[in-house]
This record gives sequence, structure tokens and C-alpha cells, in this order.
Amino acid sequence: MTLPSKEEFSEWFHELIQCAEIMDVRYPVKGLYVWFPFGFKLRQLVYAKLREIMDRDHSEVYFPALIPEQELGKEGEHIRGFEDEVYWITHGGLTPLDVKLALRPTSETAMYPMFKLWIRTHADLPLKVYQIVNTFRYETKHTRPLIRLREITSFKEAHTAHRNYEEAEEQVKKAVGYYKEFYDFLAIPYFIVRRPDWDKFPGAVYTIAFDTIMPDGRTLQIGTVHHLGDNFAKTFEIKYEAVDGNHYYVHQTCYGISERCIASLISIHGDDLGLVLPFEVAPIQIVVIPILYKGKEENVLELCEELVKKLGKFRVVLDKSEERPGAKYYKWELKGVPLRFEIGPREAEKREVVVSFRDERKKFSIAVEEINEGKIERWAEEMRKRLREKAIASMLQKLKFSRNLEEISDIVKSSVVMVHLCKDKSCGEEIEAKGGKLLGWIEEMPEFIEQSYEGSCVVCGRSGKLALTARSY
Ligand code: P5A
Ligand code: ZN
Repeated sequence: MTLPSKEEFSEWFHELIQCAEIMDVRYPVKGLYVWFPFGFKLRQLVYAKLREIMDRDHSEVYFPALIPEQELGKEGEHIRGFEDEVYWITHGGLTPLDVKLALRPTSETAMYPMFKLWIRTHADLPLKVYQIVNTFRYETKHTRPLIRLREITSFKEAHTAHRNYEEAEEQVKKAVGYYKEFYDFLAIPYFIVRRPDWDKFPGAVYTIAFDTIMPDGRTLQIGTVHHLGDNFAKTFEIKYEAVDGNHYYVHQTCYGISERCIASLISIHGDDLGLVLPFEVAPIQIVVIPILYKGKEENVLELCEELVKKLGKFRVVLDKSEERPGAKYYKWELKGVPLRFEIGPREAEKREVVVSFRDERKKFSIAVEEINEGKIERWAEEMRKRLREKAIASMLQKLKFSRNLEEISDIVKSSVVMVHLCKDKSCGEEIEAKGGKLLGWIEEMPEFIEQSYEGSCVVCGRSGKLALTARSY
């Protein structure tokens, strides 16, 4: 199987996840895919980081996958936002159910009736929980593995409750900080964007999204943080008794990340040869390849084994298979192995090893004695920096600033467009009429953007702030 060039992003992505054994796309239900063992290992390593971050400030829970119709329907805006996307269970065997059950599209309406029982007084607050589960959305837009699923298999959703609006807002800021840490760890650059009011999460007061730019110039929303105010608290009657003896509604937040984080990881760092993975999340971190010549195998293999033993802390493969070295390189490059060591008779004699990094084309030799855990960790950190810089550079290539409304319809065909825009809905609509979607206003300026944050609205000329419009997934 040969991989199409990354220039043809859609084909490249589809082929790569299949031939690098991330997902098997042949499952016979639209929008549902199978995790291969290798892909599942990658998922596990990425989500271990997410878990580590969440565990510092939340308790992990599990809520049922089925939600009774009345609960799902209680919050008006929420159900209006999701009604077209809900899968319903109507029968148990041949018997029609008294109460229809929804397969959770997200878990607000599964959790909040229980929050009402859990929260009695101010001492029960803040409440902060999360779960990593599958959710179901009957998506009508084009489905794609890892990107737009009908069964989201790795939905990390956090839900919190607080004494008032301000404390919930503090949590929103913390959540944004957690997601920054997570995506920085993956070396994925992002924009933090406040969605327009007409595009916020159904039932939220406001929504802050993480958007990244895919190699084809379309944006992907890779996480969202919502301030729910007391909207759901009023619907589900979640109240607490305060120190003053009165009862008040809680204020809530929720935030989520799905396997789109893996889609962006693969898409942003990958190249024409296959996956490129940051060291920490690579299922195989190091491959040792013996270059074998007849009669000289013993010394080479001995040194290889010695090296593998020395690297016991890491996920190492010693590829002793019969394949030619070229075929081995090809195979492990496809799988995104960050570090490759080659040892031939010459190296064995000098106790050296030839090193190459997956993201660079060059090779160099180093004495086996010089290789140790600390050195590998420093290489890993340097590689993460290179990946991040490269990702930022290619993101900037797909980002254009415009102060001319007329040119936007043209630029937005191939790039994300940055403009100054006021908060008026009619100006937002004018922008969207140019072909892109208005992602919203930049909430936190990334250090790689030099444009001034404030400027006059590209549509009406009144005072505006930096906003993004793009074709998006
Ligand atoms: C936050 C968690 C919620 O559902 N409830 C609990 C809130 N927000 S959300 O924006 O609707 O979804 C959170 C993130 O999930 C990703 N996502 C998807 N990923 C793959 N396939 C889908 N069909 C899909 N739908 C949403 C997005 O990254 C979104 O930000
Ligand atoms: Zn305007």
C-alpha cells in the first residue's frame, strides 16, 4: 500500500489511519470505526495525559449510557440543539418500552438529575467530575474517522457545579488552562476562540473553543469549554443551602474533548512517509535495527541486545525480522517511531550506533556509552519543540489577515481568514456570506500572532476585535 502525498490531505488521512493500523474503516455501519491494537495503544497514551491533568482537579465517575426521554427533553435549548442527532431505543426485545431511552449524545441530562440529589449545602460545592465514555450523535454532515463520528468512542466530558457565576467562570479559565497544557504536550498549536452567541453549546451562556488548522486549511474544533450559568440548575432544580440559610441555584460548567485530539495529532505532525508522533505518546518509541551480514551477526546482535537492555524504561522494539533494512525503515517510519538506532558490523566494532529522528532527514553516530535515559529524554523534548515550531509555521501559512471585505470570499477558499469584527450579528452574517463559518473572537492571543487585537470592524468600521472565519470540519 502506498500512501498518497499529504498534499491530498483527505486521501492521505484516510489511507494513513488504515495502513498505520490506527483505525479499521471497514466496519459496516456509517460513522462507526474500529480501533486497531496499535491505534488503541496510541489512544491510551494520549488519554493517560488527559486523565493525569483531569485527576488533579476532578473525580472520575461513570454515568449510564441511556437517558430517559423526559430528562433529555427538560432543558428547552439543549434538546432543540440535539433533537436531530439523538438515537432512540424504543424496544426491549419485542416489547415497546414505556419510556423511550436516548443513547447519550452528551451527559448533562444524565448527570444533572443526580447532581440535584448529591448537592445539599455549600459544603458539597464545588463539585467536579469527569468521565471518558462513548457518546452517540446521528451526524448528518459527512462522517469521517476520528473527526466526525456517530459513535464518539473517547468522549472526555467534565461537569462542575459552583456557588455562583464568578466561581464557575474561574473554573472555565482553569479548564482552558488544562486544555492548553494538554495540546502543548501534544505540540499542537491552537486558537482559543469565543463562539458567537448563535453558535454556542445548546443551553450554555457562552462557549470557548479550541480550534486548530488542518493541513488542507480547514479548521477543526478540538475541544470546548462552556459556562452554563444557572440554566440547567433551574431546569433540574439543583440548589444548595448557603451559610445564610437561603437556597440558591448552582452555576455550572462543562467541557469536552473527543478523539479529534488524535485526528489533529496525526494530521498536523504526519508527513508523506506516515505518522510522526511525539516521543511521549508513541506506542513504539525506539526501534533498534541490526544490519546483518553473514558471519558477523553475533557481534551486531549482542550490541543491539545490550542497547535494548539499557533502554528498558522506554517502549523499544528490536527488529530482528528477515526483511531488508530499507523495508524496515519504511515500516517503522509509517508507524511514527520517533527514534531509530541502527547497528551494523562497523558500529559493533567501534561500539557505536547510528541515530536518526523521525522528523529529521539526517543521521549521526554516537558511542553506545553516551546513550542513557537522560539523553533520550532530552532528545524527546527537543523533538517536541521542533514539532511545535514546524506545526506553527505550517499553520501560519494557512492563515491570512484581511481588512478588505471583498477579498474574503476568495481567500477563505484556501485559508483561514483573520479579521477585525464587531459583535453585531449582522456583521457576522456578512462575513459568513463570504463562504466561511465565523468561528468567533480570539479569546487569548497566541504568541505566534502579531496582529493587533483591536481594530475597526471589516464590515461596518465600528470598533472590533480579532476574529476568525474559515471553512471548518
Ligand atoms: C462539553 C462536554 C459538549 O458536548 N458536554 C459535555 C459538552 N460539547 S461539544 O462541543 O458538543 O462536544 C465536545 C467536543 O467533542 C468533539 N465532537 C466530536 N468529535 C468527533 N465526532 C463528533 N461527531 C463530535 N461532536 C463533537 C468536539 O471537539 C467538541 O468540541
Ligand atoms: Zn461591524
